[in-house]
Amino acid sequence: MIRALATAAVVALALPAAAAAGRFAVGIAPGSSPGRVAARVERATGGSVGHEYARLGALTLRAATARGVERLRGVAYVERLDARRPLAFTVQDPLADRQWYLDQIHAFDAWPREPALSPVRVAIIDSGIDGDHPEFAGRIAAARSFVDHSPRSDQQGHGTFVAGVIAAAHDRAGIAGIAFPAQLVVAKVVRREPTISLDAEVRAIRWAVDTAHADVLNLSFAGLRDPLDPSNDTFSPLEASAIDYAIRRGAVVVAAVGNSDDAPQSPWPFAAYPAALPHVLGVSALTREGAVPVFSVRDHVYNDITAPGKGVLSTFPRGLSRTEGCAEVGYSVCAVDAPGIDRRAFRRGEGTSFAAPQVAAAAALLLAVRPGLRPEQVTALLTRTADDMTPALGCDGCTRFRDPLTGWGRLDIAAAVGRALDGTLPAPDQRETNDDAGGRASTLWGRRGGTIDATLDFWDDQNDVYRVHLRPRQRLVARLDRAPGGSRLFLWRPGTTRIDSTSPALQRRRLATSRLVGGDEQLTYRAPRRRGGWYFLQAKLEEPGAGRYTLKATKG
Ligand SMILES: [Ca+2]
Ligand SMILES: [Ca+2]
Ligand SMILES: [Ca+2]
Ligand SMILES: [Ca+2]
Repeated sequence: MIRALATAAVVALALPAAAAAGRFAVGIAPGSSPGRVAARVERATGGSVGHEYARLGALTLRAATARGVERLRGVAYVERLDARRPLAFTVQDPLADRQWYLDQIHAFDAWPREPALSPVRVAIIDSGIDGDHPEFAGRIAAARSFVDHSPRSDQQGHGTFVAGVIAAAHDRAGIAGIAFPAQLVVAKVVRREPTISLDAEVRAIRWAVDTAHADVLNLSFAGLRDPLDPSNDTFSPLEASAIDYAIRRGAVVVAAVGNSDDAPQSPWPFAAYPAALPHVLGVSALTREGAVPVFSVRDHVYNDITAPGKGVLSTFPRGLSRTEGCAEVGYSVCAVDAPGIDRRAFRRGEGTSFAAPQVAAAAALLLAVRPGLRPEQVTALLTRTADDMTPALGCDGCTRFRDPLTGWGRLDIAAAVGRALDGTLPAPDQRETNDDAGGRASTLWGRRGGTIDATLDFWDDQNDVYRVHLRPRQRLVARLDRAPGGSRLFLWRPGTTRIDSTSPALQRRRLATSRLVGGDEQLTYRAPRRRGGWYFLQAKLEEPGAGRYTLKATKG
């Protein structure tokens, strides 16, 4: 199995973009009808109106422009909502004003001045890092190579580029990284080709989590997924186990959804591995104008969130620039020609590879302000506060809420940090990962008996599997309380190691299915006279949605 770096060809085409769009507050004049004003505003702008500020006498408007709205009947004022807040701290690094993506994802808008936060370790499982690059002085907590060369050297530039997006120093020089409290864990896995062997990847993940204590893993590489042609599909059970292990140990795993250049057709509709594994935050790419570039893979289930991935300015190994001159090195072009700047040290790149580290950096910031967050809470905070992309924001083909092009929308770090600090935190699921039968199931009973609170998420966590011991002839009644719509229960026979396969042989291992009783899914089963043992109870969310549930099981 081979994983390729998720960078795109330099000349990848972008979908046409609308004019720079925005979000506005529209004040309703006293005595005017909010409904009529909303209709007028929508007609005049072609945008969409929201009512979350109804109590303040205002509407919200998403539109390409709000020009002329202030002259409409019933409108008291128009104000831009997503303008840069004056209280946000501004970095002093001279190239930061060319890092346009920082503004789009509201990288620093959560704080009036740069706060002192506890360090968070972010693992970059990639092509190494230019260890002498001035942007990383004092930022590398651990480094190890799983291929030939030193981890503090980078023959492709890819790892150094990813590292700069996350952790370039705020030092009044060069660019500014997003995760200012981050410490880097560098695991070098990319060979010269440049590809990644499964063996190196899996060993690197284990090392990053166990030895280097990484809190966040950034995986900007991709293996083709093709559900329609299994001979093309690169699913690896070993990779899935390594990712599952990292998440079980509490790490947040962020991965690029991949680029269509490596796929049989473009744009490709299936997110790559490891983005297409449960609990992994899959990241797609956006242009500066809010369009989705053709190279960014689409996916109904595994594209969770999006971030700028075209024309992204970041760090580059200076040694590589020296040998290559300023020519293109696969994915990046020379970017900086400013007085006093070492032009070898920075480039522009594109690909979902460079969108993913923005999300990894955001995860690190959340963990820095709330160190106890579990991975599913970080995922929920980032996805549910994302800026929903719509045609009005430049994304043709995007629909309200989650869509295959942009997932939940464009990363909004200030909104996610704000919710982590002020809002009710998303519910944790202490028993994750419990996505399959066999050894990965979570044991029901013990101290908490037969009642537990947990969560399901159609896009990230469709299955929770519990081990239940039944004596011969013992009866089990299991009930799902307040579960998201489309949740069901199934019971599997002892010895089952895999659920959720479409193979008839496996399906025969299923013993019982829940049905609606008094509004809740309920499953009843009595063990046969001679057959006691560990059965597997599966809670599955079969329709788009997410939320908490209470599972109540009784044995009699
Ligand atoms: Ca800097
Ligand atoms: Ca996911
Ligand atoms: Ca769960
Ligand atoms: Ca689960």
